[in-house]
Amino acid sequence: MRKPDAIYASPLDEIIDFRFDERVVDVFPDMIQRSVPGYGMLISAIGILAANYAQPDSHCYDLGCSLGAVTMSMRQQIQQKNCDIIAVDNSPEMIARGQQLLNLDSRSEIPVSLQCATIQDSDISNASVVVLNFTLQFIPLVDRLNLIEKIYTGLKPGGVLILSEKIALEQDDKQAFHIDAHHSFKRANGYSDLEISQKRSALENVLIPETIATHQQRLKQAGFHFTEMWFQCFNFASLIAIK
Ligand code: GEK
Repeated sequence: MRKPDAIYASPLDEIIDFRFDERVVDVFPDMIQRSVPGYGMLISAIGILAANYAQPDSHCYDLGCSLGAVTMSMRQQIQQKNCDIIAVDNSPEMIARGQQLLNLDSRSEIPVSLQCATIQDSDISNASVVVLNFTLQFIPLVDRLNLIEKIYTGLKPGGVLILSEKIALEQDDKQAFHIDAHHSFKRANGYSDLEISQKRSALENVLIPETIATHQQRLKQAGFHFTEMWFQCFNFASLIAIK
């Protein structure tokens, strides 16, 4: 049974910026499933895409891996010889819990190295698949181009970046439509208006969404010749970029 997320259920005197600490780790699977439309489908589909693009004798990266959902999905699907997975997160609490979960996953032989590190400082090399599943949105805006360029440089020709993000819409009416639909999604999943509004305040300075056009432009600037938005539900989308 997933432990239910009730972090923002009671009125809080002060809303502090959201952090991936022990309390969040404890309820993370429930929180992300009830907050991100299509999360479960995305996790399965990323495993399938990774299996299409993984190359023998290469690394696959799960950057901002949290509890390793993408890592486990890639592990189950990838069949190529001598691939390994490097999963990185800068929350020590996430990495500790992720390691416990990984130790229970005996369905695959693919080696996984879980690293507690900031992805801006992590080495990316000999990569065929790199996944940023709802992670870039937490990286300071000034660091984003450097990170995408580093990923491009570290990818082998034919390698892919899978980038999932909460997105902003250029037009005010579209932005209002998607935010409204997302809040309805959260309400339908049992979150109260108080929880939705307190969580929104906690994320305000921490999760900075950008438009699809901005992401595509940055991917192009970094060198990617092909990008495609392969998933969208409300204001949550996923792009694939091929080197
Ligand atoms: C999933 N991909 O379940 N360096 C490393 N990790 C970071 C950094 C950074 N600079 N900034 C944030 N993180 C996962 C979900 S959650 C998305 C990803 C969400 C980590 C942070 O600690 C957290 O675990 C993760 O990125 C973002 O498919 O909760 O909305």
